Amino acid sequence: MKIHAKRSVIWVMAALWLATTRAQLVEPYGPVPSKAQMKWQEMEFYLFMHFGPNTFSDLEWGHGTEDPKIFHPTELDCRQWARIARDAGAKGIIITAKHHDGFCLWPSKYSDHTVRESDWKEGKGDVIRELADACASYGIRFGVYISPWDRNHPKYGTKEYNRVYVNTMRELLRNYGDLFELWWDGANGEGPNGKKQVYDFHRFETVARRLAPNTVIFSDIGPDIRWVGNEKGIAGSTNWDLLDTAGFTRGAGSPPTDTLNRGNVNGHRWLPAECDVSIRPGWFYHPQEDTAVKSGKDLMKLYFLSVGRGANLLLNVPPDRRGLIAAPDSASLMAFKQMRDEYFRENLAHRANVTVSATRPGFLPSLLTDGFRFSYWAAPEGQNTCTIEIDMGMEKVFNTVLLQEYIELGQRVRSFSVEVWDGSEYKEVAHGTTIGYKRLLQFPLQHSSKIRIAITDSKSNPVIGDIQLYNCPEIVLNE
Ligand code: FUL
Repeated sequence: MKIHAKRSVIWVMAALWLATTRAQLVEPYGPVPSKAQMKWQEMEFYLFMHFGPNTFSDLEWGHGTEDPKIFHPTELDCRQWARIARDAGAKGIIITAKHHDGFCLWPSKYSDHTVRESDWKEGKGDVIRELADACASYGIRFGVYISPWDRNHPKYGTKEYNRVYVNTMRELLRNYGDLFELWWDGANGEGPNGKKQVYDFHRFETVARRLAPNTVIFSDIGPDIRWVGNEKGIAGSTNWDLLDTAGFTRGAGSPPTDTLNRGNVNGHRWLPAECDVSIRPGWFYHPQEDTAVKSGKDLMKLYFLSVGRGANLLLNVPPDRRGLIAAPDSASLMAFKQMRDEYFRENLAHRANVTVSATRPGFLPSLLTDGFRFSYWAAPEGQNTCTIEIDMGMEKVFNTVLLQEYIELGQRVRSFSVEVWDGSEYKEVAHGTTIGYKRLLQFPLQHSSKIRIAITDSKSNPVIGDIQLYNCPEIVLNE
């Protein structure tokens, strides 16, 4: 055990050394991610929680006129939420601190439609505090959704509301520890005075950046994370982390959804996609949907369609009227976790022998199968195609490949194929376009000792972090 631990430390140190000393040797290509965007990308999967008056009224979009006393969870336990999230392998929780009905899950000074006006804990409760503390004690990260659309606030639809929104944001960003993500919904409907708000997003962004420079901000067009263009949890099979946002606005003026889904191959900004999807048909809890919860296998499929296409997965699991995650939802989450553990239990290509079509001094091909993304291999400058042959030394059985670019130096690969040695030649079993942070592809079960990745087109010399091979119990996605 001790020797094993020592070895891992040596491997990590060697990989870090390689990453830092060689980073200068390969020039970045095009836009690259910020540190905060990379930290976010590495989270891969985290939970969304829609909770508030709608949980009790059975609505999806509350009118804002609901009596705050309708909010009365009987057994609210944010530690249960955080524990289930952690056990499911989710790296954080984002909660609807305020949804379109304007109800604040914390006692905001800038609203009289909050938990303070409810009877829950005699008006002395604060869901945001409880959840922030629970996430901290379970070692996961915490973020907030604050709807700019507010169907309750009397100032909505006037200039002053922008100040209210900024103050609201300030309360959340200042008082609840470090938030990993701030979620801006593009919805812009009418408020209590029948008017729509002209949002001052420029000001919102300036304030958020000043208060929380390490918090990534999500919206249709960022500034840090983009919407994936649907609420089904599916990223494009071509998925660029790049987007052109000039001339577009949030909400109705955003880029077409298929552009958001795929990104722009030569986009000017680094804006990776986040796939938001609910485990149930609705975003909020409705008892009649207890029988319509996505299964572990459904979630696994979504994992391949989101994380497996270089995006992050934001899975909504809405707490019920008790203020707990309901049994069917937690059962699916645990099944999903168990499946991920089983699917990716053994990397059959780990430390396998690698031969590349063109070597480059200082970049050992063996770095491609060392299990670390940040110890990367780069093709020589000017070579935008290459082949990578992996020889496992003996016949293995497999059906899934995992590829990673070292995107800190830009996203480059435009097309590639996966080929398997059949004893006399290499035969293509799968092909894809983009790779990005992570790409998963499945294909019919193969028996072979050798596999070849052919990068057939790239914007610049390919820089690949890792290649892994698995024998998954099932093919959930064959495309
Ligand atoms: C949408 C909202 O209108 C839905 O209610 C939900 O919050 C979803 C995540 O975003 O724009």
